[in-house]
Amino acid sequence: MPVGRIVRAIAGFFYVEPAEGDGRLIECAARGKLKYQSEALVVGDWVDYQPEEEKGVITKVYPRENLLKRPYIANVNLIVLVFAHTNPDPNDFLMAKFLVLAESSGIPYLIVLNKTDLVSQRKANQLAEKYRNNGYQVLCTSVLTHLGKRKLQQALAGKVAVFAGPSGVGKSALLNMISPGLGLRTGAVSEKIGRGRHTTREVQLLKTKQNGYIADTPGFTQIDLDFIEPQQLSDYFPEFQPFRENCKFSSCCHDAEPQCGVKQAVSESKIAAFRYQNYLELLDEVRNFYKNRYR
Ligand SMILES: Nc1nc2c(ncn2[C@@H]2O[C@H](COP(=O)(O)OP(=O)(O)O)[C@@H](O)[C@H]2O)c(=O)[nH]1
Ligand SMILES: [Mg+2]
Ligand SMILES: [Zn+2]
Repeated sequence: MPVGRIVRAIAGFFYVEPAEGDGRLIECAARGKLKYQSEALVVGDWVDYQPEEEKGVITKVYPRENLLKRPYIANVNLIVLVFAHTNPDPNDFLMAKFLVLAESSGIPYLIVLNKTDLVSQRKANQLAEKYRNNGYQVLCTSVLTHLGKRKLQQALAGKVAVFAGPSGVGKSALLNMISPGLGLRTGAVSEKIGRGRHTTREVQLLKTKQNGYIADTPGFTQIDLDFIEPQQLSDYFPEFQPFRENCKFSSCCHDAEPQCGVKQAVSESKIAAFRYQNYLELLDEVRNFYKNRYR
């Protein structure tokens, strides 16, 4: 039975790209259980399909490596968190939220700082280093000067990648830069945060020139960390991990508790103070969600 990947799903039909093909898609219906179970088939899934003339029928779905909720895509290999050096200005708290979301997905991720052409090199390096020093992978890019283009292409090669980040940072422009011909719309007019205009848009994987796929969606632009319990939050701050074993209480939230390894590390500058501040702000938010849920 031929194997392929679902790259698009519309109204009960699934567009499958054969694993061994020339990139042409095969329009498939689903068989039996796969047809009637909602979410049995998701964009990104590997499937077996039975060719029937020009079309096909999906007969089997392979176990998923992961399933990202927003956008709803299976088997994602990389999340690219895009921010801008300016316009819109970067914001550590918002970055912390995106980083927690990416970290909690268990999927590898990368920070891209775009619009490097709009700031001085010194300022650009400062921001990049600030995050690199905390162990994050950071790439500076510019759609204007093509800075970072090759490195980004290399990072995406052969992978299913989702671009995420606030509106207007240049996600679509970057995708067009790394894979000319996609012709994605830029300008951010139609995807302002919170307007919900694109929420019903179909998810689609687009093939890049580097034999990878990128999700043609605004990604997650607005974030609710309502699925995280207060005690879990520090799991998603990788740079805190080495110090948690020094916490007296295994349930430590690294806030009001005495003998906290994380707070100790902050006081010794082994954890960046701004990251700990971001953590405390997020902890507040997560605690509020939690209270409201169990009230
Ligand atoms: N100067 C500069 N402008 C950029 C860059 N990347 C994107 N832009 C502009 O920023 C605006 C938003 O870009 P867009 O790709 O629509 O952002 P998105 O909302 O993240 O998809 C557009 O006007 C782009 O032309 C860049 O690297 N440098
Ligand atoms: Mg866009
Ligand atoms: Zn602690």
